[in-house]
Amino acid sequence: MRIVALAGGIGGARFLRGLLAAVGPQDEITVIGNTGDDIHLYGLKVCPDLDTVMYTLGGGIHEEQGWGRTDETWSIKAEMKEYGVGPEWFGLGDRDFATHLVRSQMLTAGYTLSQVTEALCVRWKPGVRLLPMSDDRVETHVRITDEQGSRAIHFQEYWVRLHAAVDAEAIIPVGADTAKPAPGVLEAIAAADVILFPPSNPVVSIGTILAVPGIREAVAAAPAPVVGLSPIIGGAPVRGMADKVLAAVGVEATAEAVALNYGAALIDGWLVDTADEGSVAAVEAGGIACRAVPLLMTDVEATAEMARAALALAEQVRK
Ligand code: FO1
Repeated sequence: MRIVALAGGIGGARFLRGLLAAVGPQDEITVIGNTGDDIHLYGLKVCPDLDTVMYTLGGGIHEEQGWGRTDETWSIKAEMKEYGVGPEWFGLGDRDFATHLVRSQMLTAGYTLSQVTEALCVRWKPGVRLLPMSDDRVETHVRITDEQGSRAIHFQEYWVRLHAAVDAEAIIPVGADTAKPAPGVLEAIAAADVILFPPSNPVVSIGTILAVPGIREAVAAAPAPVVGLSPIIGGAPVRGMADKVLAAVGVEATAEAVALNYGAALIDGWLVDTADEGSVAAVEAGGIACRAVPLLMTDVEATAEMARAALALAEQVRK
């Protein structure tokens, strides 16, 4: 079976680990990763979501944190601080720096982000084909109003420095309108047997991938069933601050509202947590098949069970 998954960072990566445990060696998984969270620091290109998927599936992730490398050290950050060079609020560890150095060196030499990602995966062997959504630069910005007035800031500044504590007035995927899907993205979607939306952030992760012209259209037109898993349980994000960015696009932070916002034109099936069983009927009234199953990714086996439920629902809604 050919499975395509659109993925953001921590939630997407953890779901993919469960998916890998649920499928067999004959199944091929292509992951289309969000690159809207990418940030340029110290002349280096940092791709948090691609790296989180790569490290998580490759066994190099800092498990408790969910991002960055295991057994990390922080000498470079400390040295930068001595020079008075920030940003102090963004934690790039020494081992992680090596990834950004290799990536940036290859990009400077003329390789595309897809080629660089493939090269990095030679080391990490994530067990999936990891594609960036685009080789073109896309950077999510968030419009806020604070004591400095109304301005747009980089998504990482909003997420990491401000902890999404200020209202997001708008989410702007800068560059998305002219970006092209990376090589292989549209082909993988068209050839998929199943398309999955992991419980990633529907606005700044899945939403940004879908904002690349051609990707939303390809998913909607794909012959494969499209099944998503709710990142919202009981009216709150399982992790992260998805509610803040949902508010910016006028969508309530409920499992039901997120499903209906994707809409029946895009997704065929939706899994909600058993805590949200009451929303099944409303999602189905919107033309989306819906089931309530446990959606807490407490360990790999519990996550594999979620993946099995998503694949089972895909079979039920297969056109
Ligand atoms: N998240 C944090 O909360 N604090 C950090 O300092 C931080 C640094 C960081 C460095 C590299 C990387 O790949 C990810 C990093 N993250 C950090 C995670 C990241 O900000 C977000 O969780 C994602 O972009 C959202 O998917």
